[in-house]
Amino acid sequence: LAEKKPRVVFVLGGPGSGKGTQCANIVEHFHYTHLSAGDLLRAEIKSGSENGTMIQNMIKEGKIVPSEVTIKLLEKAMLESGNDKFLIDGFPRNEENRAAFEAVTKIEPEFVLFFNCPEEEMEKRLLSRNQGREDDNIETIRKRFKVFLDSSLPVIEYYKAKGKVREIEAAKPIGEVFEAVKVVFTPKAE
Ligand code: UP5
Ligand code: MG
Repeated sequence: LAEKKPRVVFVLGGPGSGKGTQCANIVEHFHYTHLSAGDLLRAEIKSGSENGTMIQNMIKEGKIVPSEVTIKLLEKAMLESGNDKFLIDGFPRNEENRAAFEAVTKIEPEFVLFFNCPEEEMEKRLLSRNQGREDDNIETIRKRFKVFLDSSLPVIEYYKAKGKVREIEAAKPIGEVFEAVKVVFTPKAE
């Protein structure tokens, strides 16, 4: 994988900040392959893999699945895609995820797209999503918010210090958010 030198953008933001929604828009306009770590983990549960029960329990508690499990799924999906440009959505979620991904893949992200959204807005969106996600109930949502603040925000701070964060105000209508996203992905004329 490292020899192929893939280009990676990490797409981060709290639960319900709109990562998946905006990634779908980015794919249409900018030809990236979208890899949602959460979607890959949910597919792994459905496939009946030996890790399935462990993953399911962790997602129900809003906890972060061990890095090696998530990184294996991401690497496999990257290789199978045949593409060399990826949006990695919802990963890395803690410092350990970040360091392990870098050590295993030798890939540094080009930049980090960060959807900044107030909790009240995210909570409202998650409670009305109605897609049968086992973590879209108020108890689990509160746990997800806490894990985001305690473990995931420090990753964003790490990349901020490296000048790699592109922050988007996410509490706006989907189309307006995408207008701001487009600016980040459109190459600037010299
Ligand atoms: N919506 C979106 N944008 C909107 C807008 N601008 N205005 C109004 N509504 C908007 O959007 C959520 C909902 O809001 C949708 O109904 C959408 O239509 C609407 P979505 O685009 O799905 O937001 P997203 O940020 O993708 O929310 P998601 O719930 O997927 O975020 P999470 O980060 O919580 O979920 P994820 O799937 O990444 O992870 C789930 C769990 O998996 C984690 O809690 C963890 O337990 C586990 N996990 C790991 O352990 N490791 C990983 O690396 C990844 C996940
Ligand atoms: Mg998502």
